[in-house]
Amino acid sequence: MVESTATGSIDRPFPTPAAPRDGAVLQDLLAKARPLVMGVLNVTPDSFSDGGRFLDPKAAIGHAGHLVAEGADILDLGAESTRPYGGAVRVALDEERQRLDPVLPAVVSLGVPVSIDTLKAAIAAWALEKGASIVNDVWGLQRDPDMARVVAEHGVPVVIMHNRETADPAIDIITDVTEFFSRSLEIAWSAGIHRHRIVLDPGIGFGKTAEQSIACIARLHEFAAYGLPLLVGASRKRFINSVAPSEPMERLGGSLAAHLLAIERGAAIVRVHDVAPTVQALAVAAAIRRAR
Ligand code: HH2
Repeated sequence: MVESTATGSIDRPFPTPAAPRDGAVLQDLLAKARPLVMGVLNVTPDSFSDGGRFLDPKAAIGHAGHLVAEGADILDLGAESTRPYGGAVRVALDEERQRLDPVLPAVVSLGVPVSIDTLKAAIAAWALEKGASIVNDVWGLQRDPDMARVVAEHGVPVVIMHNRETADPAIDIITDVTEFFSRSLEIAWSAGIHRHRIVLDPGIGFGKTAEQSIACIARLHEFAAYGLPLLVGASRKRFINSVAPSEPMERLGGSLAAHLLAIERGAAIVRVHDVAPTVQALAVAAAIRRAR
C-alpha cells in the first residue's frame, strides 16, 4: 500500500519518512503535545563537552542513529563550536561546509527534522537545500545580516537564542533577554518570518554568569508572554559546576534537573546531549503528573 506523507502524494511513495521541509515541521512537532527532545550532534574538534568525538563522519552518522533510536524528536547539527564560555575558534565557511557535507544527507535520511546550528546565513541556506528543516541561530538573527532573509525565503522555523559578547553580573538578565528577543522579533517580522515559525531560547551559558543562567531557568515562564514556544539548552553547561563541581561529562544529573524544571516553567523543547536519560526522565515526570 502506498501511504501519503507530509511531503509526498498518494501515488508517489518516498523511501524514507523525510521530515516536512517547511514551516509545518514545527507545528507537526508541537502537535505531539509533550515536551520535545532535541539531540545534539557536534561535528567539531572543540565543542565544550564532546569536541572531537564526532568529527569523523562515520562516528557522527552512527551517533545520530543512536540519538534517533533513543527518542530524539529533532537533531541539532553543528560544525562550529559556539563555545558558550569563550575561546571559540571561528571556522571558515568552506571548513564548516566540509565538516557538514559528508554527514548532513545521511542524518536527514533518518527521518527526524534536522536543525542547522550555525552563525552563518550561507551555511544555513546550503544546509536547508540539503534537507535541514530548521535554523538554530545562537545570535538570534542579530549577527549575520542575511540570516533573517534566508530563513524567510525558505519558510522554515528558526530558533532565536539570546546571546551577549560578555557576561555582566550587574545587569538584570531577564530584562536583557526580553529586550534582545524584542529586537530579534522585529528583525524577523521585517524580513517576513511568520510568527508560528519562531522558537525563543534564553541561551543558557551564553554571556551569562552561572547565577544568570539559573535565573533564566527559574524565571522562564516570564518569557511565555511572547506566546511562542520556548527552548532550553542546559545540557552539561557550566552553571551546573557552580552548584555541584563537576566536569562536563559528569553533569547528567544537573542537566536532567534543569530540563525538568524548565519544562515545568513552560519549555516546549530541551536541547540535550544525553537523549535516552532525558526521554526516561520526561516519561517518569509525565506519569507522576498524570497521577496527581
Ligand atoms: N548551546 C550550545 C550550542 N547551540 N543552541 C541553542 N539554541 N541553545 C543552546 O543552549 C545551545 C545552542 C552549546 O552546546 P554545544 O553544542 O554542546 O557546545 P559547542 O557550542 O561548544 O559545540
